[in-house]
Amino acid sequence: MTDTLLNVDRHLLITGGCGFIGSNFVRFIRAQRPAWRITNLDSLTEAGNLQNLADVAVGEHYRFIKGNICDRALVERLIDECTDIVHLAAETHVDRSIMDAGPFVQTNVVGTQTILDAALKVFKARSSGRLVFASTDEVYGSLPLDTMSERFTEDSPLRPNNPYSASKAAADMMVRAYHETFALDCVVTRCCNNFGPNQFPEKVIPLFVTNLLEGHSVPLYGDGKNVRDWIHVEDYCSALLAVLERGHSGATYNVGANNERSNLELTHELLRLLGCGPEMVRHVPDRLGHDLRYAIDAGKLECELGWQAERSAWPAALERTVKWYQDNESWWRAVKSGAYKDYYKRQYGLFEGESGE
Ligand code: TDX
Repeated sequence: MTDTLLNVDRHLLITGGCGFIGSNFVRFIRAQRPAWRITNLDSLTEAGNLQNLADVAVGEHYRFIKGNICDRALVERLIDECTDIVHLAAETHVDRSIMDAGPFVQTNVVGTQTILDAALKVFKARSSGRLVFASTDEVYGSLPLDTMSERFTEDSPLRPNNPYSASKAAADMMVRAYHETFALDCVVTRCCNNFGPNQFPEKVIPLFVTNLLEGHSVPLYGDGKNVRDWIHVEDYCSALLAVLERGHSGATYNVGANNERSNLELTHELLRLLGCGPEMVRHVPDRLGHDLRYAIDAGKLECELGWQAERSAWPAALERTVKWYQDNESWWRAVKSGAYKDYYKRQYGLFEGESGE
């Protein structure tokens, strides 16, 4: 199968299009490639939310299908109706994977294999069609804090340290295997930590921002020295589009924005932006197997495809993100109620003043 051509009209099957990255990607494609059609397949579990797309989910170029990526018949029918797949659906939260790894293996590994098998059948029969798979920098494991110049390249060994990253690494390797074995046209991205609008408030930035907006403290794990590399979700969306249109078949591309911060630095930046003092930080026990540092070398993507991170620079990008949560209180208040509350209580205990009933 050959690399797909530029500027052809496409019909994308986007899996997980109601989640954080998925909904931002749907919005990005609607703006950047308005002639393309989109089928959004999402099972609407907790992190998937139709409200995330209320503004763009209209018109004949868009359709939403509620369904599971492990449903082989459904997936095969939808792939048959589309030209390419951007596979974003996943269980993504490390802490949840530590509580229960089962859904991570099912969705991330079995779901990806289901898509691969269906894509193989449909794309091979028509000799065209590309699969873009969103892997993660977490597959590389952890870097030490004492050699800050070291970064992950695409050739770094995969050493996942938690059930989430192990499940993503397994899926990532399955994609590789289908390319090597069957010449399926696949491209893989391994991206650093995303931030931006519509992120589920189990992840650190929306959790801390919304807690502070509610007047609650923020639970900082361990000593807060762990380092993450932060990219604005729109920059990741532009990377996904670049690899879909121009990436080399079978290639893996790291995606990062040279934006490393310790959790302590991030927390203090958020406290500053929201006018809160250090007394709002609650030091809680460390995450099990907590990776010390992720840092991405995105040179291959920049050199081969001319991609650049343009929207990630702090403090402006973080300020815009904080403002989004300030302006969209009804969105996160709805998301933070219901099943989320049980998760939060299990994870962090009770807020001050709560009875637990
Ligand atoms: O309450 C918290 N307190 C805290 O100190 C939470 C939720 C997190 N943290 C720390 C743990 C991490 O060092 O903040 C850092 C970021 O945590 P998360 O937002 O949970 O992200 P992380 O574990 O780094 O994983 C993320 O990056 C890679 C995403 O969740 C993954 O989906 C992505 O693949």
